[in-house]
Amino acid sequence: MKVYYAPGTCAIGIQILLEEIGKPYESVLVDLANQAQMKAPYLAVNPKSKVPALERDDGSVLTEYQAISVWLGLTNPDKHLIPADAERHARMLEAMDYIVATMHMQSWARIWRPMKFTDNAAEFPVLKARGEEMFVKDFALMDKTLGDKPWVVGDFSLADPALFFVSWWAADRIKFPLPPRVAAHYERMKARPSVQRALAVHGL
Ligand SMILES: N[C@@H](CCC(=O)N[C@@H](CS)C(=O)NCC(=O)O)C(=O)O
Repeated sequence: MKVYYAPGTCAIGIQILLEEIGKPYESVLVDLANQAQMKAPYLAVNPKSKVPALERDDGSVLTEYQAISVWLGLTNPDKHLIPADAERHARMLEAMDYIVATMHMQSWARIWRPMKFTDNAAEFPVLKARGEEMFVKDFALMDKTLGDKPWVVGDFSLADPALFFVSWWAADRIKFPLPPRVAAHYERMKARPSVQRALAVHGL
């Protein structure tokens, strides 16, 4: 299997899961800084011009964090990355959807990629400030979701690497103050060997 990634991106969530699974895989660098995602070789892999993309052993490609992670979880049942009971399974999907669709694509995008929302650079500070305001609400929700549990739904699941990558961006890149339970989750994640190996691939 090959995972297409770029340093510092959400692709780390998939690499963490691959490290948890422990089967051989290759990380293939996509040079986002030089717009490789917009050029023919990568467009043939993922016409959405995004990482992560997972190329399976039969050559087929899966995209989107949630789809890739669910496939990895279902095809490696011995790793127990998907909760067995319906309530926790649904709560895992609920958290992942919020992290990906809202925290990443709405809040973080305003902070880190305001140019995706407007060509007018004068509007960037307003967008960034709005993104940070949204992050306050987002992380408060995640803090409440965690409650007294060590992981998002109790046991470690597909949702934890997702919460990790948004926490990583917030804490590491913009020094956003994570609320206490999210901060503890972030530290717990960094203590996992899978996360340390994935961070090393990202040069960190
Ligand atoms: N919904 C996608 C989002 C993927 C995404 O936005 N990836 C970013 C990196 S974190 C990317 O490839 N950006 C390149 C670009 O927008 O040109 C997922 O969850 O996998």
